[in-house]
Amino acid sequence: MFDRVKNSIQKFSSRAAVDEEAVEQLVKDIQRDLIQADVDVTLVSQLSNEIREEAKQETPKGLSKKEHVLETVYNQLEDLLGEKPEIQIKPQKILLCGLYGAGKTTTAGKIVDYYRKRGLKTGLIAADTDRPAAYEQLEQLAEKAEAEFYGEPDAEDPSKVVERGLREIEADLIIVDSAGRNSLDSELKQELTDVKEVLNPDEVYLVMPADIGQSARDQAQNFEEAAGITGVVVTKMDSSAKGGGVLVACAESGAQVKFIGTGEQLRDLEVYDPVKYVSEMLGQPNLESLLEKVEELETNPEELLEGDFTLKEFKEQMESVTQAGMMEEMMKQMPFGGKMPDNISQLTEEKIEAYTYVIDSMTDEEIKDPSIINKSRVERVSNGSGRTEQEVRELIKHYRQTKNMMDKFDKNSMKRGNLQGMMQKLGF
Ligand SMILES: Nc1nc2c(ncn2[C@@H]2O[C@H](COP(=O)(O)OP(=O)(O)OP(=O)(O)O)[C@@H](O)[C@H]2O)c(=O)[nH]1
Ligand SMILES: [Mg+2]
Repeated sequence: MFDRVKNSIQKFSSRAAVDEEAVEQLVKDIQRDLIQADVDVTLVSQLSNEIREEAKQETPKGLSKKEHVLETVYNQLEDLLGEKPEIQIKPQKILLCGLYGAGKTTTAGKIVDYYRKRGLKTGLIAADTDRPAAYEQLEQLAEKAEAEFYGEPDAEDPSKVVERGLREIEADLIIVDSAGRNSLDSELKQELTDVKEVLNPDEVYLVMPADIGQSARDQAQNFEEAAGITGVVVTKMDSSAKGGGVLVACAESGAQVKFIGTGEQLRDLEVYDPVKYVSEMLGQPNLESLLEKVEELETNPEELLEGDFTLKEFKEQMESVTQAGMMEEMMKQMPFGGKMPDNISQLTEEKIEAYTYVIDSMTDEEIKDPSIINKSRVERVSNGSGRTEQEVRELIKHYRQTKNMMDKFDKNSMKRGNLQGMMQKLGF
C-alpha cells in the first residue's frame, strides 16, 4: 500500500498545475491504492470526501495549492493509521496469542531480541503444548536471541508450564508463546484465560499476519473480548500488499499496533511508526529511523566494532541518505559537525548509482571484508560492473573513511547511558 500511495503522490507532485481535475485524479489513485490494500471502502470513501472538500477550501497563507492538498492527504492518512505506541524498556511479562501460523513463535524470538539489545535480561516460556516441535522451535530461537528458556517437551497443560517456568526463569522480560488454533474457539479462550491467571501479564499481544487484510478488525475485537489484548503485532509486512489494510483495521477497532514484523530473521522487527510510513509515502526525509538505529547501536557498540558495518550497510546508508536528499543536512547534525571528509559529503546520486553497480559485482566475502580486494580483484570487479578501476578503489576508500568515522562516533558518543547527550547534539 505504501509504495503504491507513494507513487500516486509522486505523480500528483510532478504535475505543473493543480486544478480540480488533478485533485480528482489523486483521489481516484489513492482510492485504488487503499482498496487494493484491503482498506474498508467506507473509510476510503470518507477519506476521499475529506480530501475533495479540503481542496475546495481557500489555500492557507504560505502554502501552495499543491502543498495544501498534500498536507490534507498526509493528515488523512495519519488519522487512518492510528497512533505510534510507546514501547518502554522496562521489566515486564508479555503473553503472545493468535491463530495458527500468525507468526507468534517467531515474534516471541524477535521481541526478546529487541529487548536484549536494549539491555534487559530476557526469557521465553513455551506454552504451546499442542503443536509437535513447538517446543524445539522456541528453544532454538531462545538460543539465537540469547534468552533464557523454559519448556516441557511432553507437557499437556500450558498454565502448569507457565507456572513452573516463572519459578525457573530469572529475567526482566518474559514472553510466553501460546498455541494457535484455526479460529478463536472455546478451547483457546479457556487456555488463554488459564495462562493469564498464572502469568498475570503486563501485556497481551495479538499476533496477526498482514495478509488477513481488513478482517483484522473482527479478529482484534474477538481477541479483545476473549483475552483482553493490550496490543497487536502485525507480521509478514514484507510479503503482503495488505499490510496497510491490517493497520487501518486495527486503528479502527481501537487495537494499538505495537510492533510490525518485516521478515523471518530476529532483527526483522520494528516499532510501529505511522508517521514514518506517511512521511515516506509523501517522500519526506525522516530522522526518526536513524535515531532508532543509533539507539540500537548505543546499547550494542560491540556489534559495530566487530565489523558489522560492512560494505552492504555502507551501501544501504548511502542509499538512504540520497533518497532523503539530505546528506548535508544530516551531517551537520552529527556530533562531529562539519568535520566530514570532503569526498564523503560530495557523494552525488550519480556516484552512488555507480557504487551500487560496483558492490553488486563483489562476492559476499569481499563485501564482508573489503581489505581482501587486491589488484586483480579490483580488475575483476571493474570488468563485472562496467565501472573504472578508479571508481572501485574510490568506493573502498569512501567505505573505509565512513567506517573510521563510525568507529569514532561509536567510541565517543555511544557509550552506555550517553544517548541523551547525543540526542541533544543531534538537536533533539
Ligand atoms: N516473511 C515473513 N515471514 C514470517 C514473519 N513472521 C513469521 N514468519 C514466518 O511465518 C511462519 C509461521 O511462523 P510461526 O512463528 O511459526 O507462527 P506461529 O503463529 O507460532 O504458528 P503456530 O504456532 O503453528 O500457530 C514461519 O515460516 C515464519 O518464518 C514475517 O514478519 N515475515
Ligand atoms: Mg508457534
